[in-house]
Amino acid sequence: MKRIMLLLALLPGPREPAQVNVRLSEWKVELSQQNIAEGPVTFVVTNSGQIPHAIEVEGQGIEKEIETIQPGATGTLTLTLKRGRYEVYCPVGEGSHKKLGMEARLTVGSVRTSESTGYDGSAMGDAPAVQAISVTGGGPVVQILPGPFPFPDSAAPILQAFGDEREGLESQVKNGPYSNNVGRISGTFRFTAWDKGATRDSVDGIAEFTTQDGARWRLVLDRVQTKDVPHHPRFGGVILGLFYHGVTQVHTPLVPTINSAVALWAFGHLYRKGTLVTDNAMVHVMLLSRTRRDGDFALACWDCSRNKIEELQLQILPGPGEPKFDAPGGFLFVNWEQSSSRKPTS
Ligand SMILES: [Cu+2]
Repeated sequence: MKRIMLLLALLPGPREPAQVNVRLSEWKVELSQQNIAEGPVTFVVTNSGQIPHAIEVEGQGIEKEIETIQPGATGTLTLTLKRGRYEVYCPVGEGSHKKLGMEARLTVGSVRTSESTGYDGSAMGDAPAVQAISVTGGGPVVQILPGPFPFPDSAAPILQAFGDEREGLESQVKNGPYSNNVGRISGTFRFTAWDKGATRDSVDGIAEFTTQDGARWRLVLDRVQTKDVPHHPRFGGVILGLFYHGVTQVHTPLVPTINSAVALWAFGHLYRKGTLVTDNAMVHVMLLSRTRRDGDFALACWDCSRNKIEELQLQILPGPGEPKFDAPGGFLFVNWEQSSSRKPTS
């Protein structure tokens, strides 16, 4: 009897699907195996992160996604995969989760090197070329002062997902740096940023501006922050072309939903009236969809992602453990409303 069972098991027939366990978190897709046999496969997907995620399996003409999985929940997706290379990524946030690192590679069957150029014939396995952008601040310059966030009802449901960060963000809803309390100032800002991947990103630039109290500030960008940004694990470096904020659940929802040409996190040397304030200023720079209207520069939209990308935002905070700046709210937040960018020539 035992021998018959064994023989039956060896006969070709419909196979039990192979199982690949997938763990999702901010901002990673981890697969239990990177190489599986051709045929049916079930992806058992667990969201171990703080915000909703999903997976999409793409390659060899297949493009299938699972329904969005809430934090702590599990979902499954069964597919029949033929030999070849596939990409498994999070499709949430119009590509922003993928861009932040939520992608993994899966190989089905044995794939010869000559076939390994990538998915659907593209060269996705290759190291990405260095991308760079030069940005020049232009148009009206405004200093954003502490005040209430004008879209608290829109941000509230998204803040629920922010776990430990929620308390801090809720106090910023009441009196934070994302307000309609704005003053006209003057100044210049020019920088170049290089997206070289992982730990090699870099930035070079100088901002000079005179705030409403008459103080002249100078910021010299030193180096890119590539480690975790406090409260935003896995955020750092230079990212070209990111759709985030607002409804996306990526980064703070106290900035409306936007598209950015460049977003970066850096350290800088900050001077006030010619005197060094810190060598450790924490800097966040974005060239993004316009969020403020002409005239009073109030925030004009909760979803601004279709507006022209021309608002250059510079946010400067004291380094960890350092005192607040001598400025309203202890921070500096300056926008150049009609800015431009180009590819650097060298
Ligand atoms: Cu995701």
